[in-house]
Amino acid sequence: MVLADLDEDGHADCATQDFGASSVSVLRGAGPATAAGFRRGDADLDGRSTLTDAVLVLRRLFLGGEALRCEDAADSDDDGALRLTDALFLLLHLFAGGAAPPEPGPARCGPDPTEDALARCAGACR
Ligand SMILES: [Ca+2]
Ligand SMILES: [Ca+2]
Ligand SMILES: [Ca+2]
Repeated sequence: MVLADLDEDGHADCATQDFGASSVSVLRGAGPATAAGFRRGDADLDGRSTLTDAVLVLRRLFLGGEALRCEDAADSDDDGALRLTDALFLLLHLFAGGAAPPEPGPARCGPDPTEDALARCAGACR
């Protein structure tokens, strides 16, 4: 039996094999949701925090850019809201020796340690 998020919808799926019938059954969405992970600061979800992530946040906020796939990842300062300070926080970290974005941080894929109203990020990273 395998417990894993096979379809990357943020819910654990359960796969079982039946050797007698030579078949595999997949129970989708069975069990509790796996923790939705992301890298904080990686707004475009390419696995790295760079200038383009800050630009993406600015475009979303001020230029009517498309909705972000993972607002938690774009919430660089983890204050639960997406605003100008998130882009500035990331820029300060990247170019001015500012503090790194809080847990799970820009390098590690992990869940959001603080509850907020931002949409959960299913399958934003692994
Ligand atoms: Ca990125
Ligand atoms: Ca924020
Ligand atoms: Ca949060």
